[in-house]
Amino acid sequence: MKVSIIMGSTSDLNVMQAAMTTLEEFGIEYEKRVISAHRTPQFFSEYISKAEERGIGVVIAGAGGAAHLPGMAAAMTHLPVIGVPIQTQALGGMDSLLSIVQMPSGVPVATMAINGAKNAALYAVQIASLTEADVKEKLIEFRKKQAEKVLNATI
Ligand code: RP5
Repeated sequence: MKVSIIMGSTSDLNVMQAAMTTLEEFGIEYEKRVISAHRTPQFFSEYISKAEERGIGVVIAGAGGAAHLPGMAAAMTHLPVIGVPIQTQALGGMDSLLSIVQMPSGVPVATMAINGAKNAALYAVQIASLTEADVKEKLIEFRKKQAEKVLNATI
């Protein structure tokens, strides 16, 4: 399964990089693009409506402020969309969070925490693990190591 990582601006890249790094750790193929529901609406519409044809299984969409990118993506594809609210200077990311999480009934976006790009990738990994045995193995190993780290922590 291939993942599409989209973000509203190059200014989102610092946060969204964590999604890319995490997918790479799990050996999951992805494509990435800056694409804006507001600034490039026509291109956005073409890109998202053809995502499934390109072999995309999950869309991870990061956006800040009037963060319509994940919601509009969910409206235009049947693929699962994971939204990452980007922290903003003016309102700390509460604007992004509320914009992404408050989808109308019938068009869900799996909304992560503010700047939760790593978890977005892990959620995509979990979706991939339903059908890909090698990804499932890596996920089990990841969780095991994560638990060991906590159990071995000395304070
Ligand atoms: C949103 O507006 C982007 O996702 C970004 O988080 C925010 C600010 O964009 P820039 O003005 O930095 O390009 O569309």
